[in-house]
Formats: sequence, C-alpha cells, structure tokens
Amino acid sequence: MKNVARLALGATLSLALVACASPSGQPWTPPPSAAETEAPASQAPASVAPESAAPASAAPESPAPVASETPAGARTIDLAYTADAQIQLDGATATDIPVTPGEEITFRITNNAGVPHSFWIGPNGSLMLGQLDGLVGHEAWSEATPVEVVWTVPADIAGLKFGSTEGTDFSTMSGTFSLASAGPTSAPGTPAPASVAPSAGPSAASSQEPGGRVIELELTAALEIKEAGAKVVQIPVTPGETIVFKITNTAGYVHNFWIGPDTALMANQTAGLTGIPDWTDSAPKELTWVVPDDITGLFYGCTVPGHYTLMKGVFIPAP
Ligand SMILES: [Cu+2]
Repeated sequence: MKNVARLALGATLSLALVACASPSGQPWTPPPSAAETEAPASQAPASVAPESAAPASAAPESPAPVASETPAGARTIDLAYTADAQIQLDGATATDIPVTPGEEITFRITNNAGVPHSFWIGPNGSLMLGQLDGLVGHEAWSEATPVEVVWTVPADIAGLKFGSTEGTDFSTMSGTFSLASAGPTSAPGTPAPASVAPSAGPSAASSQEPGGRVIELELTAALEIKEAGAKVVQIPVTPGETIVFKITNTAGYVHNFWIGPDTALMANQTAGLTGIPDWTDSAPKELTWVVPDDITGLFYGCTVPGHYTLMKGVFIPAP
C-alpha cells in the first residue's frame, strides 16, 4: 500500500511539475488530461523530458519498473516465500544476499505461502519491532502475483536485514546483506590476515574502559535515543560483559532510562529493574550493567508516559 501511495504521490508531483512548467502569470488551470498533454509537450521546455529520453538516473520519478524495462546496470533478485515460512533464492533459503553499495536492486517476490507476508529492508531492531516508518518495502500481501520492491543499496549496510515482519515471520523469514565486493574472508587453510580488521561492528563506536565497555547515549527533545548522533534501536551485547552507559538528557525536560522486558517498560513498571529514574538536567548519568546470560526480549528505553514507543530499543547478541 505504501508503494502505491508513493507512486500516486510521484504521479501527482509529475502533474504538478507539468503545471508549473506553464508560463507564470497565467491563472491556474486544472492539470490537463493525458490526451491533452501529448500536444503541448512539444512546446514544453526541454527540461520536461519525455520518458524516452530519461536516462537510468531518472528512475526514482518513473513508475514501478517492470522487469523488461529495468535500466541497464540494475539487478533483479527473485525471491519466493514458501508454505513453510522460508525465503528462497534460487531454490535455497536466502540467509545472506551479497550487494554493492550504490547499486539498484529490484526484488521480485512471489508469495507461494498462501498466507500474508510482507517484505521490508531495514535495521534488524526496527524490523523486529515492526517499526517500518521510512523503510523500503511492501506491506503484507497473499496473492501469488509477484510484488516488486526497488531498493538502492546504501553506503553502509551494517546491521541491515530483509524479511517479512508479519506476526512471528521475522524469526525465520529474514536474512542479512553482505558486501559483494568483499571477496573471500579467508583463503581455505590459510590463517585470516590481520588486514580483516576494518569491518568492525557497531560496537566499534563504543570504547573499552577498565570498568567495562562504555556506551554513550543521548536522550533528545525529539523523543529519540541516539548514539553518536544516530537514532539507536538496537544495541549488540555479549552475555557476561560489563557495560557502562553514559547517558545525557539534552531535552530540557524529564527522561529516564530503564532496562527490562518490553511489556514492563511499556507499562512503566520499573520496580526491580536496572535503570536511572527520571532526571531533567543535562549532566551525564552513569549506569553500570552486567549483561545477563539470556537477553531474549530484553529492551531499553525511557518510560516517561508517552515516551516509550519512540524511545525504545532492543538488545541483540553481538556478532
Ligand atoms: Cu523520555
């Protein structure tokens, strides 16, 4: 549905652009019908290029690409959803898809399951939580007719996943992206060279200190929890490790920070939980926490009424 909405918006914008192309000063007239646009188009400025002249780079404005019209260089990946809740690529379970930053990929997904599934691309935590706003994907469908999702691979694919987010789908119907240009991580029988280092995970942002790993977070006036300026909806941790949260409230009003099960935090039931109660000042607060053996379903967030749905995240196993 969101795709349809986006396409409709795109079409509306296109019409608006055509309308704006007429000389200024004339009274506004309703957008001409498709038939009427044909003739005046010849008088239109060259910038309003007809589709035939549009290069591949104009793709985002064009309607959903049909496979046969896929621009040169773009890649189509066919996925199939099976009745036993698997995502298959070329007949095998798709757990990892190699991609190249900057390339455009058209996912063509066929749902053979007979039950609704969706397809979304985004950070693991967002997909787990069903927080799909702003993500590329397609809402649930159940028809066998293939659905297409066009995606331009971002520069940083760390932590990005794909999958269906319906019900409990994501536990089995999901996969990760890897760098297609990365090459073999290590030659068979050869020790991994020391040069593998640069691909450090998200934990690289935090520093090691004798007292434990430091994770600096910011609680903002926009009801976000940020790490190094970016909203953080998942934190990779290792059971048994000690983490020192250094948390700064930059909102100018009250926030707090608690660790616990999603339902308890949602209900602002913080008795017995680890955390920092309400505070307002901007002086950093510290919380030392030893990651428990089982982090399943363990969340963090601000439980001030009305804040949690926006200010929450999940702990995930560190890679
Ligand atoms: Cu808050």
